[in-house]
Amino acid sequence: MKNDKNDIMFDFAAHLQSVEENYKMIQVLDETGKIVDSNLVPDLSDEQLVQLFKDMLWSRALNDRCIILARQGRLGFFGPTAGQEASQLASYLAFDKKDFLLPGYRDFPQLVKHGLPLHKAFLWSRGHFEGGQFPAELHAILPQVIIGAQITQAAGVGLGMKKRGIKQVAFTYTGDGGSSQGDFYEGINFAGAFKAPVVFFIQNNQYAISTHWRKQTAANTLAQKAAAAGIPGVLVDGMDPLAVYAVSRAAREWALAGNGPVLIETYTSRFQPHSLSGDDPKLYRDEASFVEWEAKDPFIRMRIYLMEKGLWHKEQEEDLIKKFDMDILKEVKMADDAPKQKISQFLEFMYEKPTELLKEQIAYYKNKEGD
Ligand SMILES: Cc1ncc(C[n+]2csc(CCOP(=O)(O)OP(=O)(O)O)c2C)c(N)n1
Repeated sequence: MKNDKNDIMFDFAAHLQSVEENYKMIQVLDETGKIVDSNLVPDLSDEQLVQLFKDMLWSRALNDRCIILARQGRLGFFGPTAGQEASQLASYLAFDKKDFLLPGYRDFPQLVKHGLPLHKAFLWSRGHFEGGQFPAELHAILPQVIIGAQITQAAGVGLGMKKRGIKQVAFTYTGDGGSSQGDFYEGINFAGAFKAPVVFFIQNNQYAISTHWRKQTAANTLAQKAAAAGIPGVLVDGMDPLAVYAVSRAAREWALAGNGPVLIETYTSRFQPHSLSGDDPKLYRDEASFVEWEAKDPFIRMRIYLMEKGLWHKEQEEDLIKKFDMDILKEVKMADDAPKQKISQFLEFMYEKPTELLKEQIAYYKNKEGD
């Protein structure tokens, strides 16, 4: 394009292309279980690799059980996680129990790994007030349902840790849709400006309910949104557990060393509906896209990788999944056994110190409920 004033040529197309070259997708383990970048193979012990695979299997078992429970009307909200196991659990593995997790509504696998008793996750889903009461030692907040709100909160938590000299990081997850929200840009900008130790994840499962991510942005990657905040942005194959872990670990170290935040886009796929509240992905995704993405399932490549190392036998899986399911059902029973909630209890847990008006309301409901 020509600038009439001083006749300088500027090649906008080349500029855009040069931006995109900085955000090439990182992959370590390809779809066939072959290492494609030996420089990036993470330093995980055999034990850790097997544990990661087991955690992913547990997460798939939990997903499958939750779908049944939701269809039976025994859960409230449930956001399926099948397809996102590497994105969720290989990233989680890079963090420490004392790091602070700010999850979205689809991030229960990480939250339970971080220390939330599973029955509390079920109670949260059912809207039971006990599901909103997290153990004091759990370094996490409730999952955000307001899209993108956890991004600004993570910036604040990270800055708070930095100001108090706490040598930990905050880490948070949003979706591709979340990265279109104002909160997202405000949060990464603030964290960048104050060099807050935060790792921001965008799990790009390609759809915000029915809207494809390419309809939401002209950017060729979501990772490149980091550039405007002056922070590193990395695009990683979200179906590749080794790549997700390697990048997440490096990001945590970067943040912990005082360099500020990192934005990681894990490019992944949700194999099932957005939620169990009526979404039908067949209305906006063609059959070929399911076939294409199911072939990239993180289990396939990880299983081959472990089997070739002599660390795994396919026969182990069935029994393990059965055991996971039995454990999950015990937690369902604990949620079923929770006392029926009362309105007065909701009010009591609203604020740490109730206002005068709230005290009156609590007394009114306690009287009505016969306490
Ligand atoms: C501020 C706000 N706007 C709209 C909604 C309704 N809503 C719920 S889920 C969703 C899509 C989110 O998609 P994405 O961020 O890609 O996450 P995913 O569900 O795919 O994990 C929307 C728009 C909401 N919860 N919050």
